[in-house]
Amino acid sequence: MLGEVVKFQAPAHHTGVTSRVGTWLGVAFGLCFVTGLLSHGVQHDWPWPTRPVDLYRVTQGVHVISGVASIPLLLAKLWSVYPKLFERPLIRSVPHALERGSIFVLIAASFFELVTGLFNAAQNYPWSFYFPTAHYAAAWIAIGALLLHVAVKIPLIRRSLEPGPETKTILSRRAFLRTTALTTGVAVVATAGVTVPWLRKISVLAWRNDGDLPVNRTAKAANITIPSDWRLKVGEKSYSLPELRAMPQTTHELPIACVEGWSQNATWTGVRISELINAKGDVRVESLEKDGLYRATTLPEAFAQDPLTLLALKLNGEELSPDHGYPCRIIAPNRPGVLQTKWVTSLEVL
Ligand SMILES: Nc1nc2c(c(=O)[nH]1)N[C@H]1C(S)=C(S)[C@@H](COP(=O)(O)O)O[C@H]1N2
Ligand SMILES: [Mo]
Repeated sequence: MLGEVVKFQAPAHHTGVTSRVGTWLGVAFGLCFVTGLLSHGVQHDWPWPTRPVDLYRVTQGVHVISGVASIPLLLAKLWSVYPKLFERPLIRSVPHALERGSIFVLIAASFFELVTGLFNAAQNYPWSFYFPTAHYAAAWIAIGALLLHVAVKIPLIRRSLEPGPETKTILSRRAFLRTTALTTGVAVVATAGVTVPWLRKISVLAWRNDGDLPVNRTAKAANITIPSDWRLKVGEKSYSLPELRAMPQTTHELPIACVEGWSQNATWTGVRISELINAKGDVRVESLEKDGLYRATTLPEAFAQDPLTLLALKLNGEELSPDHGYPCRIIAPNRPGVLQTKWVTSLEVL
C-alpha cells in the first residue's frame, strides 16, 4: 500500500496538474459544445444568417478541431486522476457516491462523443444508430455531468492553482503539462488543414486533403441516372439545360463546408435562385436521388432571395461533373454542405 501511495505522488497526478489539464479540456469541450449546438440548430431550422458567408465554415471547423484537441487532453486528464480509482473506501457517503457516479457518466459520454465524432469525420459509420441524434443527445449528458463536476471541484481547483514554492517536482509537473500541450498542438496542426487553407500542406492526418474540392456522395453511390428528356421543374414551368445556360449567369466564390469539418472554396457559375423562381417564400429543392437523407432540402426565404444563392451549372469554370451535381446544384452562402443539394430536378416555392 505504501508503495502505491509513493507512486501516485508522481508529478502527473498532482492536483495542480489535474486542474490545469482539466481547465484546458473544459475550454475545448465548451467550444465543441457551443459550436455543436449551432451546427445542430442550422440543420433544424433555427434562425441562421446568410452572412458572413464563412460563418458556418468557421463554427464547424472550430467544432471538429476542438473535438480533436479534446482527445489528447482527455487522455492526459484521465492519466492524471486514475490513482483515484484505487482510493478506499470506494463510497464514503450518498453525495460522494453520486459525485463518483456523475464522473463515470462524464467519462462515458465524453468518450462516446469523441469516438463517434472522429469516426464521423473519417466518413466511417460502423454503427447502426443515426449519428447526429445520438451525438447530440450524448452532448447534453456530457455537458450536464461536466457542469456538475466543475461545480463540485471548484474549491479544489482554486486551491490547487494557487502559486506554491518552486520545487523540483513543480518542474516535472510542468514537463507533463508541456508534453500534453505539445501533443494537443500536434493533433490540431495535423488535422486542421481540412478547413484552414494555409495548414493544408502540413496537415498530414487531414482527411479530404488532396487539393480538389472533395466529394462526399458520388453520383454512383447516390444511384443517379439523368433522363434524356431532363428538365428542371420550377413550379408549373420547366427548363432544359440549354435554356438554363441561356439565362443571365452569375459567378462568384463560395465554400462548401461539410459537417465533417472539411471545407473548401470554389468558384461557382449559374442562375440566381431568386431570378429563377421570381417569387417570395421558402423553396423546396428536390434532387434526382430516390432516397438518401440529403435528397431534398428547404431553402428558407432569406437564402432563396440572397443574390449569392445560385442554381450552379459550373464549378471552377467547367461544367459540373456528375459527382459535384450535374446537371445543376444549389450553392448558397453560409449553409452546411449537407444542405447544398446536388442533382437538382425541381424547385417549388412553398
Ligand atoms: N442530393 C444530394 N446532395 C448532396 C449530398 C447528397 O448526399 N445528396 N451530400 C451533401 C454533402 S454532405 C456535402 S458536404 C456536399 C458536398 O458537395 P461536393 O460533393 O460537390 O463537394 O454535397 C451535399 N449535397
Ligand atoms: Mo457533408
